[in-house]
Amino acid sequence: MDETALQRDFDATIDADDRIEPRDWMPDAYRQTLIRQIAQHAHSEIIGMQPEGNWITRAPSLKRKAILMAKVQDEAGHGLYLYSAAETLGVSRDELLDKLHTGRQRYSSIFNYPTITWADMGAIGWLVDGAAIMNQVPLCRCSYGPYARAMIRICKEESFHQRQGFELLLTLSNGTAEQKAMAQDAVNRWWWPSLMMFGPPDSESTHSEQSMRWGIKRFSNDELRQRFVDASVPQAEILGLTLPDPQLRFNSETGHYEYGDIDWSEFKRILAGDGPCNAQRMAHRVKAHTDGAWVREAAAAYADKRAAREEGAA
Ligand code: BYC
Repeated sequence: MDETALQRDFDATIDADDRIEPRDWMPDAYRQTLIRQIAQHAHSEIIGMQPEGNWITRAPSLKRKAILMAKVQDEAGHGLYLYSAAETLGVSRDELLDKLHTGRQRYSSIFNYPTITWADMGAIGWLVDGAAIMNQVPLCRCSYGPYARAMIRICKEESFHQRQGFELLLTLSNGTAEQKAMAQDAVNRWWWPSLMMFGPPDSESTHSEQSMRWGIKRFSNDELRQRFVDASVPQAEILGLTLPDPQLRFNSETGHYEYGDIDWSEFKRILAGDGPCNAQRMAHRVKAHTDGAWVREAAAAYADKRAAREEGAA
């Protein structure tokens, strides 16, 4: 088939809301957009292990430690599913990691903030994972099959993450005055960065329009941000905590909560590499990769040996 016919088939698949699979022809821009988004998502999962890993040795009880370890391990797993989904588009994991390590691909802005108290584990679970679920549930219907399928399991695990964060904050909020203050301080610090996770406002989102036409994104950045605010306000009330936005109010005409201005200059600074923890996160990631080189080499040598043995036996 010539390119026009291939493009027609691709467009028909998208219009019918069917899935594109790795064997199918796809426009190069569609492939590159998916590689960019899936890689950024995968990188976010593995960098996202760092702020929480910081608290594993200091969790206040055996139960909390076991829960946190399970959560951080889940995130490594999400990274693996996502790198595998990206590999179906013709890029290797090595290539993607190299782009992350040399600053040619991004990870989510949210992981450039420090986790300074135990309550941050609760705020990350409740707000950061809550924002992630809001953004990622629609990705289960993404037009690219391997990404959509990876997202189903990821979202199930993210729900557990979100609930554990909520429960952690609820426990602190019902604890001593100091514990409640610690929970409130964490929510104050994580609220605005969580709103930024959804990306720039629609008017400044370079990729949204095309990604929505291709069925990669199902809702715009602002739509998802609004849903998140609407879901979070009643949850904050149950927690007995406030959200740090004096302009937050329910608009009975629209049925939505209105919220104050987001400091987009902070978001831009973080994307430019100048957030509180950008340098630390990257240095740690590169060191972990370098320190792990012997494991990759050993695994490759073992695989070669096994292949040679099997060939000999055949
Ligand atoms: N941080 O045109 P736009 C998790 C960039 S993992 C950094 O709207 P798009 C978790 C964007 O890349 C959370 N950069 O872009 C893990 C673009 O720059 P480039 C990660 C951002 O792609 C462990 C430019 O801004 N989730 O939750 O249509 C523990 C213009 O933006 C951000 C995902 O990755 C940001 N927040 O929409 C706990 C989900 N926002 O690439 C939790 C999948 C925007 O042109 N990704 N940029 O240089 C998506 O849904 C979309 O990529 C986004 C952005 C909504 C994030």
